[in-house]
Amino acid sequence: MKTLLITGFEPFGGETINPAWEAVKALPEQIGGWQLRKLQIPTVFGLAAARTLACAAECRPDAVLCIGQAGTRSAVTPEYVGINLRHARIADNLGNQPQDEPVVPGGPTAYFATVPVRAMTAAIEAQGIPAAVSYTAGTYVCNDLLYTLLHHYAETLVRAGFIHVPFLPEQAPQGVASMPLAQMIRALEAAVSAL
Ligand code: PCA
Repeated sequence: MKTLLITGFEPFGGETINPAWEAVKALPEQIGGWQLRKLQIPTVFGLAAARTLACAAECRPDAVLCIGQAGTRSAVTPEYVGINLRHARIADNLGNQPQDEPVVPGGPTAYFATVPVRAMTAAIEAQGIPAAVSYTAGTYVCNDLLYTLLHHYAETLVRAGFIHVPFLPEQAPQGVASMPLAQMIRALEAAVSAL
């Protein structure tokens, strides 16, 4: 059995739930050849990655897959790239609002995710669930986490990736896309199976 560390964020931006954690929490303990280690992490620059890496130091995962909410999207979107930029439109859960700062001073401009992004996307679509490869994880805490993990695990065999999920129906304002929780859970199961 291989170990997958899978994270979901705490609610942020005035929301009371985060679909990412709701979906991660509901996943089975095992998917295919993967044993899951689930972790809820704070929506805070730096701290999200620190908590994830502290957990990884203890559970020694073969892969780390992080899940976050992207409220404006209508599909499940595996992220292709993390960039070395922090720029926040809203404060994080500790009041940090960095403007045009690097994630890692002096670090490379970007890293590509080391999970099979296209295969994961295809596996989700094969379930009849809307999915698309995303080429930007934004410049907020999700990108901060993805970049930090890819930087940390560069030159190692540990794979790291990120998937953004839409709002849940109960969160979405009128006219904004959403996805039922059951569908998100099936999407994540398909993505993990494709790892
Ligand atoms: N989504 C945010 C941070 C936490 C989350 O779930 C983002 O896309 O950066």
